[in-house]
Amino acid sequence: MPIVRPPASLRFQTISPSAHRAPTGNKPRKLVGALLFTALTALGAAPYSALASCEYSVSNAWNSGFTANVRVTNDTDSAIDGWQVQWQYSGDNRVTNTWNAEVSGGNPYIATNAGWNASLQPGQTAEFGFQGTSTGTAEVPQVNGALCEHGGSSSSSSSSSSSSSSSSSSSSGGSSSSSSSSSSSGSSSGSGSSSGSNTTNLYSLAEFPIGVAVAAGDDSRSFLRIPEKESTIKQHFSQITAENIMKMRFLHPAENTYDFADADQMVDWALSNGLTVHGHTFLWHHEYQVPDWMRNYNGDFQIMLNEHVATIADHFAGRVTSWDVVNEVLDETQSNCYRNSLFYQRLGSDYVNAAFIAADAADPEVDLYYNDYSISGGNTAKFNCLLTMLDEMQAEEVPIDGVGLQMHIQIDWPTTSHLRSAFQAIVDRGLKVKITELDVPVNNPYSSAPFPQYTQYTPEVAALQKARYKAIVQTYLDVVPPAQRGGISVWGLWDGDSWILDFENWQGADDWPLLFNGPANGPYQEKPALEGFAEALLGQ
Ligand code: 9MR
Repeated sequence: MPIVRPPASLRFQTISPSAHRAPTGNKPRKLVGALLFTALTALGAAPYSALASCEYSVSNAWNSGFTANVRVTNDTDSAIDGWQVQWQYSGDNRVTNTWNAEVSGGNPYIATNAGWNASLQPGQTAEFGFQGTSTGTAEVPQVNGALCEHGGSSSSSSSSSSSSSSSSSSSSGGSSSSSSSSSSSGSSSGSGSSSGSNTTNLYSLAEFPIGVAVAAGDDSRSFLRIPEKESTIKQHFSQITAENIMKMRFLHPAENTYDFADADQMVDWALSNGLTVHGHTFLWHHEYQVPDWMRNYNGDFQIMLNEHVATIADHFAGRVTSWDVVNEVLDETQSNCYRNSLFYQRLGSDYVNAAFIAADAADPEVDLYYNDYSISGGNTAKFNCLLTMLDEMQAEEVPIDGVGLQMHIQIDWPTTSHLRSAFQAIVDRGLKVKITELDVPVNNPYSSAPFPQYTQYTPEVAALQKARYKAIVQTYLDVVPPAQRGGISVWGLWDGDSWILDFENWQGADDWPLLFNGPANGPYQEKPALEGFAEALLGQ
């Protein structure tokens, strides 16, 4: 049964005739800009044949409320610059919070474009959403407006709220389907592996960043080479992390050479599409990542590292929201907890603090994280190493903002109670908690049970994984106060992209760790895991 309270994550915007903005944490979805009806005028529009299809869909409904969205698609051959639509409920449905449009009125409601989604190229869609109250029925009214009016007929239909994730819709206006810059996901039918309901925009259910790691640059899996990947990322996520192309070897391939071209392309894409970027990572000991020239460097190693960090932080200042400053420094098997890396061998543990200080000096606004795996509570020794390091950093006033917990975790380990205490210990230190690389493989190579435990992705396995994703997100919401939520990012979009499939511990076994199924070039199907994630965000 859905919980009967408004989703806390959507309480960001109470409706009033004025200010409406995107969820906090989805920073650049700026709502500035004027309403222009130039295209309408130019085209000599209303009450004429429809110029846009205007579709209202209920994305979720529970006993006392609903979330819904409206899609306005330009069905003409010309660009539309500015749009406005309205709708009215015949029953007691009322809008309370909105995002991605300026909404005014109190039934009827009038929505006008935000600054950044005013312009619609032919075939392009703008989508805005809202949360509302109801007593039992989430209505599906017809959406009207000069652009979408279609002879004035306006019959309404209703959808029952008995389902927690209904997806009824009505449309008016021009032809119903068009290619879209924010198109809805592919069908979720078939194979027992899909959720059976589509979650319209995962990111819009949270006030904090919902991120995904992406292959970019010249990687054949790059989201910029696969249109379905690009549109699914835009649809569901408010932040991206480069899975590889912002690591040391990519950005700083030779001593006096920085190569920002691929990363700039990715960051520019994110910012122009309203997503933020989490940077990964200035320093990582990994053998693939330390450039050869650095390994052999004979000058002042600390000065060189400072310059490396500062140059990259400075380059992306104002465009990257947060950084994993150093990655995987801790090793609980060492007596002093520090990994015996190249950096440690050259500088002792001082390089960690130095990296934070250099990054902060270059970009005082950006959030700076320490990032690692096995620090979500199951490995007590490593977690204690983390706490000791954090306490020392804070005692020395090192400018650290938060802890990035990678969370490449197992379906059954660490326990929810481990997660709870790990999050709490970080929260208690006044630091932000960011889940930076979440994935939940269904097989566990560290289990006493024979591996692999599952050779097929059955509905039972999917349900287990859904419950695990849901519990992780619920625990995060329960323990981490809003001001300390750095966000939750998954490490890859769809199962076939996951690093786990190449991880030697999996010995070539198949697995399904992420939120979407393939095929490789899409359309990507939402898994029950995504539904669990969304339900937790909605407080269900
Ligand atoms: O997923 C990444 C994979 O494509 C790379 O080959 C690998 C080495 O660079 O790094 C993987 O990402 C890692 C991340 O950068 C740090 N935490 C562990 C991730 C999975 O290994």
